[in-house]
Amino acid sequence: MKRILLPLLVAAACAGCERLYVKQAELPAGASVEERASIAGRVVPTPQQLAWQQLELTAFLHFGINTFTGREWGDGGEDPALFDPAELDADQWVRTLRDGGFRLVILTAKHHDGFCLWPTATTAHSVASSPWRGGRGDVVRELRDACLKHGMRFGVYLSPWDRNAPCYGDSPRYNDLFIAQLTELLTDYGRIDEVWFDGACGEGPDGRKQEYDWERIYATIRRLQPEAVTAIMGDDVRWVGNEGGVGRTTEWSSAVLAPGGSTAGAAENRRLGIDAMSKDLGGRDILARASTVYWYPSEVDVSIRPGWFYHDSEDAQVKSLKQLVDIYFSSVGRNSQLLLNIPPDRRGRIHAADSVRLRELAGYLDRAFADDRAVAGDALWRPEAGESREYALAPGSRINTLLLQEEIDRGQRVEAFTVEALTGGSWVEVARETTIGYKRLIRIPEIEAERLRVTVDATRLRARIARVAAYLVPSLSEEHPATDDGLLARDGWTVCRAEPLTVDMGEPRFVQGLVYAPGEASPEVAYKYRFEVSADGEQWTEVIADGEFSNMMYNAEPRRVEFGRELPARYFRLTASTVAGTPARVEMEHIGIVG
Ligand code: FUL
Repeated sequence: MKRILLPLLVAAACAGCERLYVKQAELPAGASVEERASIAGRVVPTPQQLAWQQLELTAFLHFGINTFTGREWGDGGEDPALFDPAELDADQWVRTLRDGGFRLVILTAKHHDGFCLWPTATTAHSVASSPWRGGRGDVVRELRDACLKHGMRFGVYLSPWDRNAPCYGDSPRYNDLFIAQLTELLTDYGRIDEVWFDGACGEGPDGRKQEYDWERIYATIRRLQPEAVTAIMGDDVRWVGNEGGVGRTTEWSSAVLAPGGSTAGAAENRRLGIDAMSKDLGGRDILARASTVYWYPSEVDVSIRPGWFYHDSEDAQVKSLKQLVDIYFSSVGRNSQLLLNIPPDRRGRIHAADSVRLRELAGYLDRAFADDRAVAGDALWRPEAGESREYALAPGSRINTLLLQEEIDRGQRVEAFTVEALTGGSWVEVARETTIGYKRLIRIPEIEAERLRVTVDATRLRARIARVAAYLVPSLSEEHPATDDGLLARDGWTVCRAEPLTVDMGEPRFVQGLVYAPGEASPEVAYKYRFEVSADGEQWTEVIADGEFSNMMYNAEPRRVEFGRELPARYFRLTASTVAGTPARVEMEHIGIVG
């Protein structure tokens, strides 16, 4: 009996079985869009990708030589003697982050300036050449130990771009050096959960272009830390495409963007005309033209301050609780992970302005999501397109936030959905959206309701809704951080020349600094610049000869540059070039002058 039944049972179970594709699937050339969508809906995360997604929040620590120079991108020529965080306390970092709700932290072990926070054997440009702990310190180890003590997971950021290494641009030699650095980090510090490779990359000495050996890099990670996820230039986690904290409202984790740096992948991305910043990375239009679909979920990286590194001039510009909560909704609430940067200060501690805000955020999120009003919202629901399900709300519920989740270990499927609320005896539409994915949060106008009705309007194939929830989250009033402190009013200013931007401020003033605020990040914004002032518009005094608005092309937060002295001036001139070296057009409205 047993012998006959078992095969029958297996066959019955498999009648509803779906073929799943872990991490990647090919889209056959002749397949219809419907077939392609069905395949895309059955691409699933690896166990590591799933665990990473479930973390929801990760902390980023930008710390290094820039902390001591006030720069965002060091040029590699910095003296290691500058690095001396006399009160460095990695335990305080980890306690602060743990209390802020984080369970994974990533440290910039080496940023673009090449200064290594561990005593590497590969270069003298490291903590070993600094006065900190008499040259015997190791930031990576101290953080690692604090993580072990507090049960925090640990990841490393290792910048491929290295503005210090003399061999950068001599591709085989630099690749050897990079692999040696990676090997040290992945061998000497126990378990590493995430390896983060930045996409920012410039030329080496004499304009030589570095070709990274991504295959060798990935093979090294797979060999030494097979459990780690690799991010950004890695192939497990995708950069959302901006540094402003905003995910797409339609965000597909099963996307057609080829990950990593492989030549074939890059060629396919070019053929499709897409990059990490493209609007559509997984909809039917792009699936119709693609040959492969990947599980490549989005990560939103953003700093709690304007810059990635600590600058004391930004202590009053720590994002407000409202800004951070908005970021949470537009990242975690849009099927992304939030990677929030909290840069330790020059003492080597997380500044009180940031730690207080993190505690506020954790407290707010705990309160906001403590009281789910939906009854039995976590019973798995498997709708076809067009099907609806009603969810009762606890009696007397007022709600202003909806939460939906798909069971992503069976793929991301929902393409469109609607939510209605039963209020005062009639149904009112409160949300009409597209994707759900791991988690979708939707703010709706506050309403008293008895029931919710969710309709899956379109789906790649039979969907799997793991959870529907509803909350009344506390509202937060608008707060504006101070970014324009002490700026001169622009009344009476005139543009004498558009390129380079030359402005007559109308009368003699004393100037102490400048602010550049281009509004939107793009490759066209100013990167390298010269700033001059003049009393008469003819004789010019150079104030900044070789300035750099580092990273402005990705993060358009206003940059404030203090001159450290007062200069008499009626005119100023800003000569700027883009990251590609072409002249940058800067508008007068983008410049503020500190008076
Ligand atoms: C960018 C870098 O250039 C920034 O300095 C920062 O590290 C950010 C996370 O990534 O691409």
